[in-house]
Amino acid sequence: MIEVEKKFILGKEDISRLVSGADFIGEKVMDDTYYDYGDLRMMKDDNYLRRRDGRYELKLTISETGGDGRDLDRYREIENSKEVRDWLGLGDGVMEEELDAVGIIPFAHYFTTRSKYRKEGFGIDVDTADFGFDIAEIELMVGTEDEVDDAKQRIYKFAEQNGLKISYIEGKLLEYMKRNNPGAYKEVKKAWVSL
Ligand code: V4E
Repeated sequence: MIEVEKKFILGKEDISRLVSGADFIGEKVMDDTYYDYGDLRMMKDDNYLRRRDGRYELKLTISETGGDGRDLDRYREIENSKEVRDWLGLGDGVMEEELDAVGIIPFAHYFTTRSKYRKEGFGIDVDTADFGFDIAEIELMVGTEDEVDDAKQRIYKFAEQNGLKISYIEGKLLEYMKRNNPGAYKEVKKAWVSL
């Protein structure tokens, strides 16, 4: 199955409208720390290393086109510890020490409360980040690549019917950086132009 998901910025009224009539599935708090080299070279290549609730995960670009052709909602996710270490070229020592030895350091940390719902066949995640930012992800599962475009259109239609605006969304990490480290944020955005 392929997960097709789109992000939407939320105001407080948007949340109540979106989840009205939805089935509540559950809620969890996620503790995310993002890591990179001091020059943010992984993020500049659209690759991400994070520790979520104590486990290290990679989110890697699957883009072949680069630049504006990138599909911002589709990444390869690696959660297997050995594969994470192999991709980073690390040994099998204590992870924090291995990272530190190659110059990979934490650069962003925040908690997110994620509430999961189902409505009319769509999966809805409502994320509330502790730095004051709400975002929704609407998801559909499809069986083949051929169904992806249609699923995106269905997500947009569902979002519109639920009063959400379709706009350019940067997500939690970029918003966090914009607020806490605007210089690094600008540098990353500049690097993406030439991807
Ligand atoms: C993929 C990505 C970033 C890493 C954070 O990913 P995100 O999906 O925002 O986190 P989250 O917590 O929702 O992860 P999940 O639980 O779904 O795994 S930071 C930026 N990107 C990609 C990206 C991009 N390349 N360009 C723009 C404009 N926005 C986002």
